[in-house]
Amino acid sequence: MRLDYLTIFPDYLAPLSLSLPGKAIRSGLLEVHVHDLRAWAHDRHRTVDDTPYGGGAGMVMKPEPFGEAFADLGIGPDGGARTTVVFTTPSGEPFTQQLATELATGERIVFACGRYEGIDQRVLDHAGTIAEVREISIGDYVLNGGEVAALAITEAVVRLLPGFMGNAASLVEESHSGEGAGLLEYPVYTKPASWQGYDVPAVLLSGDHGRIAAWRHEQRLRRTAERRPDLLHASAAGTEWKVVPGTRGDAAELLTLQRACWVQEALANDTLDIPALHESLADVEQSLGKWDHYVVRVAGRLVGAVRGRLEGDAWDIGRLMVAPDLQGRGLGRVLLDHIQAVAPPAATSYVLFTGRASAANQRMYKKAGFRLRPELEAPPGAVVLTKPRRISGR
Ligand code: JD8
Repeated sequence: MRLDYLTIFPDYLAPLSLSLPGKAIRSGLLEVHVHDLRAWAHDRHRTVDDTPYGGGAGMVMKPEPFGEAFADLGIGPDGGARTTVVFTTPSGEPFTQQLATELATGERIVFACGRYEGIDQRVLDHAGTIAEVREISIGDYVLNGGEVAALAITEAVVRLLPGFMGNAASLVEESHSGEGAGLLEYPVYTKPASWQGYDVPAVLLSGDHGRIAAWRHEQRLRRTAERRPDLLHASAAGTEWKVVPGTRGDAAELLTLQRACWVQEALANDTLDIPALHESLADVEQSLGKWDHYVVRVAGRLVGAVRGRLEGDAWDIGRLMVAPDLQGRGLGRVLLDHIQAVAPPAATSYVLFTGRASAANQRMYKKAGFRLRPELEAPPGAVVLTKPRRISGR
């Protein structure tokens, strides 16, 4: 991949020769060229900015130096390499891991790093006629220029280049991509096992990889719920599920979804003697006051829901339901993960029940770490499943 940078502060990009990019450059994976934009300003003061048309504070970067730079850098339809010109700007599309992955598939990126109040818009319009243009922001805060953003985007893209990361395995379970997409990282520890009175969580010293994996998944859920609840909607089958708290206003749709889902349960278990089938709107409205409800809507339609409440020190999970036409896409697991993640600290285990003959439900719960508890009392025709809650250090 070839990377070019147009900037009036070339030294700002010196870090490119350090750490990651440095190794890639030396291994030929990466070709990096930093250009001082003033090289394309030909007046005595090599001016690259001027006052804004329409007035206002500050200065705007002139179009001519960029136009000449693009030409000299061979950017254009006959420039050979599939080129993306990236303008880093606070008004750009949010930079994400998904966008990093997209950019990493390209052959060439040219970063136009602005300063002052920004770059004359005609530069972007012109660039759009000779290459793919992406206006990208690295976050909702204001920097003084585009160089820092160009560095951040470079690091996120270069580390995805094939053959670049020593152990590609570590890319697999990272936050925001691959298996770990949507969940924050779990806490990490190394030697010594005890430091200044702080002990490494015993589960990590157990050698029980199943328990360790479950603990780490639990930590990721807990951290994500605490720090980034917006991320707790996972993408499954390309569908973004956003889990939000249920309200009284959801009661009617909850009742409708409940009836639809428990008709399936009634058929699977060959009985109509299922409380959920006989509840009224008033019953559902009442339960909205007693349980913590969470729902998922797609295009305004309520398509999934789940509820939880504390029973002693057990988090009682119930009414997990997915619209029949959307089942099998992972929404059930998203709801199950969410309701576990939002359990209060007092909860030391999870409990739920489902139909004795509801094989698909039982399969999903077991995959999520729940275990059948035949010794526990269950409603008629149902089975109870429980799961211990693994909190750090316990
Ligand atoms: C490029 C000039 C400064 C911005 C007047 C302050 C990105 N996430 C981000 N925050 N800020 C930038 C960014 C800021 C830039 C330039 C990127 C070029 N400025 C301007 C508009 C208000 N000054 C950015 N990516």
